[in-house]
Amino acid sequence: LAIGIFDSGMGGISVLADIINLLPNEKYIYYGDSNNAPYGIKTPEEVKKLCIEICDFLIYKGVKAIVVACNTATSAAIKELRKRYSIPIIGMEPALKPATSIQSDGKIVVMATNMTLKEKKFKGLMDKYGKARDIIKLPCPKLVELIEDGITEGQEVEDSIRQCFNGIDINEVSSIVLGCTHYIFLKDYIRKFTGNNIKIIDGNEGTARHLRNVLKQKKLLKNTIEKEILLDIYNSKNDEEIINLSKKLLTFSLEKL
Ligand code: DGN
Repeated sequence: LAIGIFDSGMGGISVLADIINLLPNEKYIYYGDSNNAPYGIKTPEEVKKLCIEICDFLIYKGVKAIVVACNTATSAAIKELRKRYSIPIIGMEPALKPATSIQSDGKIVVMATNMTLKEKKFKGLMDKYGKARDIIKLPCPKLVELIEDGITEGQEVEDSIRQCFNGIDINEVSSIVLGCTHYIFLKDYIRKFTGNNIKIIDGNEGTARHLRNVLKQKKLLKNTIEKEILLDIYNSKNDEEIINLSKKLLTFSLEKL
């Protein structure tokens, strides 16, 4: 059986890359819901419904675990999904825990969708880890649009990042949490904007490790060796262009690891 991974569109491909890097012999099914992207502006109920449809599809295709490679979908739907399905469901959350464990007086910027920043899950994280720190919530919908259009470099990326940070004094910031899987493709550009003194933290590697631990514990890890990546990509847009873009973004992410 494969590992199912999904996102509102292309963002989860960055998570897929980290997972393939850690577990190269597994079989994968990726589902991008580009037809319904972005999730960040929908209601949690709408997102929940979409997530259930996707998980039904992945289970029909044959998966032993599902990674919700989207912070927004996790915030809106993970509880419901875990109630509904008996296979392991792995979610994502903005990496506030590691960000606050770094000793500093500086501010922490959490880049994520509006929904992620508003939902209960993030409030819980704030209560647990964020109390003693100055946290700036920063939704950047434009960056999601860029990635969905396959734009990962160039002047437009630089300008959009600068606009996102408009009004924030970057000298007061000590770390940035990338709490949306789309933003991870732009990490190098965000670093170029902030300079090297600011830590940029994302949850991808942690999610991959968590997945491996869960599979290991449930004795679901595959132990045969594969010569190539076993991956099927599906997308609700259902055209060749979007599948090619997914592959291009996967190569882009794998080359950076
Ligand atoms: N990639 C998604 C996330 O991690 O929250 C959200 C993108 C979107 O649909 N706006």
